[in-house]
Amino acid sequence: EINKPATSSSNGSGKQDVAADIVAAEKYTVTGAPAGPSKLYQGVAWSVHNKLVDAFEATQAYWKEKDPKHVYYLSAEFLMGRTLTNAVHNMGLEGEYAEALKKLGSSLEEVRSQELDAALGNGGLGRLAACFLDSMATLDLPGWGYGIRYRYGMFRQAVKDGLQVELPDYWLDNGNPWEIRRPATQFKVGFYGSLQDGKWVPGEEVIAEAYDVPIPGYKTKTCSNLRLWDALPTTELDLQAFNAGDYVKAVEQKRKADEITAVLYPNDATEEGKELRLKQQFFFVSASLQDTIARYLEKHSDLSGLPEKACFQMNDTHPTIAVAELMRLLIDVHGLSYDDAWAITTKTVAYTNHTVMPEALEKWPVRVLAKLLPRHMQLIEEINDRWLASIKDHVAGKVEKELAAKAAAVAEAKAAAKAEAQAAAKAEGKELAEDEEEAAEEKKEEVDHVAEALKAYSIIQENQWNKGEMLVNMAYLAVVGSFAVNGVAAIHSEIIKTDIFPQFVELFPERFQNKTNGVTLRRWLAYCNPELSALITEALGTDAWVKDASLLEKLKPFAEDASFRARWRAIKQQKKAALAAHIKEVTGYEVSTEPLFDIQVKRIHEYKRQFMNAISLIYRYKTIKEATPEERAKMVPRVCVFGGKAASAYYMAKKIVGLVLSISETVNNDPDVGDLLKVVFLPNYNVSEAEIIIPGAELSQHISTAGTEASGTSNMKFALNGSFIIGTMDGANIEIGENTGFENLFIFGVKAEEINRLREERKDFKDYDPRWTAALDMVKAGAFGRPDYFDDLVASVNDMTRGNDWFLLANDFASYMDAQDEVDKLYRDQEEWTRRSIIYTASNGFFSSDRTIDQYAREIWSVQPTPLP
Ligand code: 26V
Repeated sequence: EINKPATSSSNGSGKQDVAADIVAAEKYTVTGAPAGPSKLYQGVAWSVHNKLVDAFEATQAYWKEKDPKHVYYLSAEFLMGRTLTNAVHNMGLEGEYAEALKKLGSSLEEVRSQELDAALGNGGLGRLAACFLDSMATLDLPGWGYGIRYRYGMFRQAVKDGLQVELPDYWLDNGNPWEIRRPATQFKVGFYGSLQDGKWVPGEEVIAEAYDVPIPGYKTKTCSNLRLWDALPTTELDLQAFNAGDYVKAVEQKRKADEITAVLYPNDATEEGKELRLKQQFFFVSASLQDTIARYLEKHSDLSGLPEKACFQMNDTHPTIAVAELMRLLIDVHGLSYDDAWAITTKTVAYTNHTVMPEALEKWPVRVLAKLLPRHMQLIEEINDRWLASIKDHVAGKVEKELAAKAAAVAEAKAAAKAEAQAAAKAEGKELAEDEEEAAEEKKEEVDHVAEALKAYSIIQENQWNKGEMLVNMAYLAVVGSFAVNGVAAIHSEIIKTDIFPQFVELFPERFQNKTNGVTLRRWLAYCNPELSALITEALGTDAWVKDASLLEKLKPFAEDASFRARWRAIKQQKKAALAAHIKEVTGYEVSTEPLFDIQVKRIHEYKRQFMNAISLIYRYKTIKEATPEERAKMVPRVCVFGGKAASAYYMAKKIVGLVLSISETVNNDPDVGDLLKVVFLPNYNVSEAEIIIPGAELSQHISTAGTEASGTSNMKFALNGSFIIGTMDGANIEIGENTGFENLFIFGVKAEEINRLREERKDFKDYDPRWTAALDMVKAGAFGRPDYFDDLVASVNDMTRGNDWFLLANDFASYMDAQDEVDKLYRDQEEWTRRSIIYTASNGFFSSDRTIDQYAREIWSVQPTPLP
């Protein structure tokens, strides 16, 4: 099954000759590639590929034999980034490959940059999935990722005329040495059609074909798997149509299949219920479940044992159709009863929520679902009916209690109803007879309070913006169908209990859990910052911290050692210099490495408040312009970096990018400002960019409106690389504060509990900080060009009749500016700054994804480490 290029695996002495191996593998590169780093990269990658495949086969064969319970991480996104460095280091091959490449006149550093990122994800959610795979393999946990092999990943962001433009991501153009095509592993996936005698007869079918991406663990023989599905037509060519001369129809099936896996959906401002997206979701879920069941049946005959062998973790609601598809497979294909199928499903499926933003919670129109997946819609209706029936008594009891409590109010309502009826009768010139009066009272009471209350629990609900349209609430389906539901940071897990699913918490509180996110220390410290890693290893006398992050704690005493601090600072300077060189290379701007490097990189969104950061920089610029030479001499110079993609249809986000670029242009070309301030927008922020940016950061910004950012994961990466955090009491910032000591973070802004009240009050908000007004006035006056273009953006935060400042930028601005002043103050004391920077790294081992995954394995999945002997 394996497309394994022949390589010279031995030089005769029994010891592998890696250089010869690379040269042999180079032959398998894309035809026509000229000699040089690109071709060499291909050779190295294929050579490493072969070693990966050996580890992969050994692991999978062992797990097959042992048959331990597996977790299957179902995710529409895996944001893997580059593989070469990670694979070489995880497998402990860096010595061999460094030596071989030296012989060939190159280096790992040189060839690694030739690799294109696998960007099959939007942002945090997809990158989390990638970190989880690394940790699962490292902890020897039997488990696979399951997803989609998009031919175009996240769009490439470029800047043209001061604005973002989107370009396609041709990530597969040079071939992909990290995947193994499995033509023997294919499943049919149906769509559309109708129900005939209760059986689903699809109107369209495609074939899902597997591609395996080996996932090597760190310092272990375990090599796990990410299985991505590609879609193929059931027949390549309709010969009948072809012979009849209808060429378009002849290839139609192929075109339809191609469409399914063509492109990753960007998470736009709103979910629009796009049919193709649902098709993608069902496509990968169906293939993954069929695949898992088929493998289970190779060893077992009775599907009732499935929950002891498999757990499906749904990464957000994107794979939630799994609940209905598992039911269908068990009932329609494998002949189980509804009750047996439901018992299996609800012991096998678990759900992670990643956002509380209402626009991002998926709701599919019943109309769309019923058309694309008629049998699933029928099953969802049945699931919902049975579910509502099962809780009716509970809800009735609750309603009764509430009604009793509200007795007075009810009596009042009755009296009002009576008065209304009387008035109406009077208007018609009649008196109300006594029995009619009673009937009027009764009618008010008859409003079926229980049915009304049940609506809050219903998986199928009316669209509140479009009456008459019915929607399937995918999060509710996920909660009802799962045995565990978790949020991704402590505060977020509380908010989902109080604000998103309170009615479900009341019924089964034990189902709700927290699993605070984490990041892999391999990619996000050891490999992206080898200099700092070497220093840590030297100090601790071991590199065991790479696998046991709790050891980082032992760095704390070194913070008190002046000579250690000097070395720490020197490394930060080195990483700043590397970032400065990168800035020069991609933007042309020359920045000094002396200033404070202040960074905000993440997807552009109003709730993340890049706009507030930008406004603060305008004010900083204004202050510099107005300062005397003496005042200037006291200022802390800054290099302020932004990076992040705006979803192509997200109007405000694109304007925010435009504003940052305009500020950058004005400030950086103002000779009066010099090194006191540079503003940089780094285009095309992605995993590989992050690996350069994060080690060079001294301050990083995580400034979302409290209660909106579920967790954040870059905050953890920055903290581990010794960068300070300026941020709100939101997401994982809070837990980072608890671990690091809040005195070491620059925390500002209102708390999540205050947000609702402030949103109510914001209409009357007139108490603007003068700095805020002054900076916004500059934008309005065209100080950065294009005042008309920024009009709607400014109005969104400054005109209570238009945007209403939903994310409370104006409200938090003063405390944000105060926190920034604190940053400047501390930065002047480089010894103290460095001491605390070390404390950051030492304190945040908790945020290793190894810890997160260990908790999932124990507290949700019940999956045991199964290392090869
Ligand atoms: C958010 C939004 C916001 C409103 C507009 C439409 C829209 C569409 C998608 C999303 C993101 C959905 C899920 C997601 O990516 N969540 C992120 O998950 C990370 C990993 O758990 C977490 O660290 C981030 O805080 C969270 O935003």
